[in-house]
Amino acid sequence: MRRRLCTTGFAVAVIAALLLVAGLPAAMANSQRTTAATTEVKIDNFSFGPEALTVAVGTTVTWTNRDDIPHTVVSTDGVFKSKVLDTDEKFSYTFVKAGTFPYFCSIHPKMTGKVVVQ
Ligand SMILES: [Cu+2]
Repeated sequence: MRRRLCTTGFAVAVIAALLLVAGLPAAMANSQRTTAATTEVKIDNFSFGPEALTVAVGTTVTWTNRDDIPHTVVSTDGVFKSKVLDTDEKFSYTFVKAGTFPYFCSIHPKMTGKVVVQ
């Protein structure tokens, strides 16, 4: 019984150490960039909020439709394209290249936003 506890404790320590090592590069990468805390864009009342979002390369941005009408998230340059999002549905895209990525809602083209990736 005592031995089993010991083994469990060791396993927990190893897992904790692995998690720490795995988390270090990400933490270091974050400290080197001015990463926006916001990676969520809410779609509500026929607008994207925030309308302009600046993120670091590698960031995943998630759009959530909080409106009671369907919307889409479509890149102006064809980089990404969501399906029609009903209320509370989400769309995510990971930005792997730096640049400015304007987008709009294909159902209501006056709805526009952009993601600036640095
Ligand atoms: Cu729309």
